[in-house]
Amino acid sequence: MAVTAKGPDATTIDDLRAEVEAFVRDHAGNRFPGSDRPYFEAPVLGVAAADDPIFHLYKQVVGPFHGTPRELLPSAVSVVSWVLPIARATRRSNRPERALPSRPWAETRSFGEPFNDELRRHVQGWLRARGHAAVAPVVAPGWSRVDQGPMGRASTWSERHAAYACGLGSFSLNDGLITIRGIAHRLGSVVTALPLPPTSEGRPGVRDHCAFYGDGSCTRCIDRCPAGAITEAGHDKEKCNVYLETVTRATLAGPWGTPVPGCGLCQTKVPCEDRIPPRVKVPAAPAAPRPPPSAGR
Ligand code: B12
Ligand code: SF4
Ligand code: SF4
Repeated sequence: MAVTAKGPDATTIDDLRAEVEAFVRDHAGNRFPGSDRPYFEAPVLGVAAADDPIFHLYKQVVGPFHGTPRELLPSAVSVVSWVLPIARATRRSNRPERALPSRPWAETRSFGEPFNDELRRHVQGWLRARGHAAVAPVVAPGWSRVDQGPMGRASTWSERHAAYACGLGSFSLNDGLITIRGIAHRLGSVVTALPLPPTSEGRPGVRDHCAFYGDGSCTRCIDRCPAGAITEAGHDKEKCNVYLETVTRATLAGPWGTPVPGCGLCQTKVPCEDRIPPRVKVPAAPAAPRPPPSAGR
């Protein structure tokens, strides 16, 4: 228990959850420009122990540059991760799209992520104010993208891997993390010295929530991808990145004023969009030519 100016601090996971929920619900940054519509719906929180051995495994499955909680904060005890589900109206707007993201999706990627950064800083500051050391890795000095890791594009702190450690979801054919609120979301996390009860017990297997790996019944995201970046061999990050840079950004950034429009077609109009998909045969999409399986990731 940390000791603050007011005496022993007994911050609980319920206090933290209430704070994150209130910030997401009330903060003006979580609103489309000139509107009261939010980018993100109510968050889902999870916790992992900072000394969970999985963080050392990430030196292999992400790369040796991926930080452990204790490398980021020597006094770390817990890792807190949150899922920010993308608003239903935004997801629905992206469903009819075939090549480019809808404008609400592009605005959520461009302006919702800066709000997520504010949430990272807010949680970090809120914990520190209660006497608990805290670091939000993605907004801390030293965080960077890594373009050529052993698994291709990566970073020095992967939000999906933090969320996986907390038991919040499992990876998918297209790399996205499928949570109880589905795959259309954004993630954030904070490493802290505050002891919190882990939610990682019974965490799913690495790809348990994806129906492709369950019984092969779903390949819907393959057909959704306008770049041919998803095949039964997985997600080709380079094809995806080239599409994001040379097609969606090049086409939409100027006209819409959305500097990073993203794409996310593989995260909408798919059975895992807003839930863990049922293991049922998904009706086949109209036959479309598929690119050959890609050897590289
Ligand atoms: C680099 C990056 C990209 C790159 C590469 C993506 C990638 N697959 O890593 C590119 C530019 C292609 C990209 C694209 C997009 N991105 Co991006 N991106 C990132 C970034 C900055 C770093 C990701 C990272 O470090 N990855 C590490 C690598 C190693 O992860 P990986 O290859 O997916 O991991 C595999 C292995 O680890 C493997 N594995 C093998 N063995 C084992 C064993 C164990 C135990 C485990 C756990 C795993 C494992 O399984 C994983 C899945 O196959 C994060 C932000 C962040 N700091 O995390 C956002 C992030 C991943 N992006 C995000 C999003 C939403 C997108 C886009 C939809 C764009 C958009 N908004 O419209 C697309 C979707 C592409 C896709 N289908 O994944 C979200 C993902 C949320 C989600 N739903 O999962 C993130 C987390 C941003 C955020 N704050 O929420 N992105
Ligand atoms: S659309 Fe189907 S195959 Fe693709 S990630 Fe979702 S469940 Fe897996
Ligand atoms: S974000 Fe777009 S280009 Fe990248 S894998 Fe998903 S559907 Fe394909």
